[in-house]
Amino acid sequence: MSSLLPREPVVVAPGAVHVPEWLDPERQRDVVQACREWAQGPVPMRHTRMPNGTQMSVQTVCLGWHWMPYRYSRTADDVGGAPVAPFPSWLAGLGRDAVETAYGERDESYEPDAALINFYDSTAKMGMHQDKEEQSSAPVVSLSIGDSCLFRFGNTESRGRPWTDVRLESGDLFVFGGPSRFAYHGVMKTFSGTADSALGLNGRLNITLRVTGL
Ligand code: MD3
Ligand code: FE
Repeated sequence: MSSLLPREPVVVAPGAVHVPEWLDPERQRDVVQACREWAQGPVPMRHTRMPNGTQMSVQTVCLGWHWMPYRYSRTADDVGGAPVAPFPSWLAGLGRDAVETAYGERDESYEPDAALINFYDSTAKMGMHQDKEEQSSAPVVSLSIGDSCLFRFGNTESRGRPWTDVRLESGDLFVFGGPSRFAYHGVMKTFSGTADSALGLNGRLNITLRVTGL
């Protein structure tokens, strides 16, 4: 299907670039395996508890820095307090490759130091939000693996319109930099059962790489 009708890179907004099928199936399997290991600890993957007592439907584990509402810490203070697993250098290299693909220019100084690994089961979603705990305006790199989803990319002013809806599929890369770095965004739904069965993944994984500036 995708070979008959290749999906090309799309600049969704200034600084926001969607690169379909960036990770080949073998790399996707390797990343899924890494995520399975990261999910085991030292900090377990879990539903983040929000200040109002509700839990996010997405399950998350972090590398480098632990994100909690609304700050980063080197220890998982809301999940038992263990030190966060280190950010692997190969993942930073993948981030530099991603930014180079999206913007067409290599930046050896791009050094992501936090990764959030989000797992979506068939019912999980993520409401419209901004990522602004980072003290840096460096780009965020997002990798999608497994089930497809409906991703909503909004504006920097409010949760409301205008927005652009994009279907993200397994292997897709999205880079958010420049004027798009602090835009509202969310995941409206996932399309259950759309993952390649060879991945052995019953849901969707999203890996975001960030520069915390901390
Ligand atoms: C645009 N994750 O972890 S990835 C998140 O698919 C998050 O799990 C979603 O939003 C997911 O915070 C969306 C796309 C994404 C991630 C970070 C961004 C878009 C972004 C930061 C700034 C602007
Ligand atoms: Fe986000």
